[in-house]
Amino acid sequence: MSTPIPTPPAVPFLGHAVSIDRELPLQSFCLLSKQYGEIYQLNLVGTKVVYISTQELLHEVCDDKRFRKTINPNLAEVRNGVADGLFTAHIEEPNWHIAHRILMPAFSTMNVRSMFDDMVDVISQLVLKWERFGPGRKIDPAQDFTALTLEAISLCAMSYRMNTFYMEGLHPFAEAMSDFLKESGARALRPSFAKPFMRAANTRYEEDIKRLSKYVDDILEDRKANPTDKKDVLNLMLTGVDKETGQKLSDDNIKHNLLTFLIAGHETTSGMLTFVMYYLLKNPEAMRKLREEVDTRVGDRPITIDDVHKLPYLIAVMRESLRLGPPATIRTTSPYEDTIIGGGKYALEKGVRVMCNIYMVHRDTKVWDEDAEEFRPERMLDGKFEAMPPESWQPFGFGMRGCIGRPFAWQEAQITLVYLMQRFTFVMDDPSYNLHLKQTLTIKPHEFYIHAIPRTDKK
Ligand code: MNH
Repeated sequence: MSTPIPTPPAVPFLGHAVSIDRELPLQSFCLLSKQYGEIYQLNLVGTKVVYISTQELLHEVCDDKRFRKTINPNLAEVRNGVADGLFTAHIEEPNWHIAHRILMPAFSTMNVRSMFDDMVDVISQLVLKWERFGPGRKIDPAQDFTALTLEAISLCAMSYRMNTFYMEGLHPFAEAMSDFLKESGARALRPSFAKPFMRAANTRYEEDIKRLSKYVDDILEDRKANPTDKKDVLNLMLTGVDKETGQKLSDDNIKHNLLTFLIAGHETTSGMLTFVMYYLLKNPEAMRKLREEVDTRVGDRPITIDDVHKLPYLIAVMRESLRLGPPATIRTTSPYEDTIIGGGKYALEKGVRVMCNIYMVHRDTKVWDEDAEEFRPERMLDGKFEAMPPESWQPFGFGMRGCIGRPFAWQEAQITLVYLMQRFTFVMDDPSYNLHLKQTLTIKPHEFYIHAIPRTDKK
């Protein structure tokens, strides 16, 4: 006998969508799981949606044979801009399979190593900027890390310099992208009868999409007019042939994937770096240990690709920051057939939307102990991380729809953090700042400012 899945009282006709926080939906979902427990169910714009928030339940729905990623309404709106790009493609779409097979080798750990120099090029631009600012300047790390990650994915994947660091404020492309993602989220929560009345928002949305597409159109046209033999991701997309079907990627699909990499490749990684900065500044002992590791193992010399594998504390800091601040907080999956989870307790109908609240799973006290809310990189060291129950830590998604950019993001963050540790000490602009979140498609610290003080204790 299965138990009914708990559900909060709903507003008649409108269901639960109206009670979800518009600015920070995650907060509503977390409050509900604190109130209702490991699983609850909402009615969102006429659709039943199940939310799960523990490692045990997550582990069950991470079975590629019983469950698959579904394109939730938010991602369905993002498709207005990137269609069948890897991130938003339905698993039934042949283009996902072709692009997946062609692109996996391009983002492999091996191939990402060859992007080392381009990454260092971009990171040096950030370092130079912060050195020139000096200690007095209030820095918005989320914004500068966004410049960094956008510039890195664009240079490494398509050998294209956006020159983000030579502009005031955000790059217009980044701005259009952020507005597009935010509005996609808002549209997903809007009942369909309200949509036609949003004229101004709709017009702006369409303009943002046009601007984004124009950008990748230009990059592709430019490459076709000026071919190179550099083996970057763009060339791989233009020349790659799928072994299984003998097909190449269409121009449209290439554009959608370029845009996908620019979107998926920058918000998440900049969020991650910002969380690392926040947690290090809140935990001076962890900051001290990390600095010591970098000073003893790398010192003043330029970092090499081999250094990044010799910094266990750095990896622990990155893992722990992604645990408490997973930029992609919620993942959607769905059972192929009627099924039961929770040791025979909860019945799920075929096709029902199951939202995995990764932010909550990462705070599951059953696996992460009573101090789960605390930042403690030590819990990720000495084989402890590897010994955790499966799916205790899942910032990069799961299975065949897991993140293709993981080795890229990992290497980029490692090099960035080593560079920053070598050259600066950091303080918070407001020492009493406590984390609050900003949410678009991803989350990151909101209104968090720092100062970067060039180190004088070395050389
Ligand atoms: Mn990434 C999928 C998180 C960096 C490109 N990424 C995912 C998913 C998560 C995720 C979670 C699975 C989403 C889902 O199931 O709906 N990604 C991250 C995080 C970082 C990150 C936390 C950095 C930190 N991602 C990157 C980078 C790229 C990238 C860098 C650029 C290449 N991610 C993707 C793509 C997918 C994806 C593409 C979709 C893969 C697929 O479904 O085939």
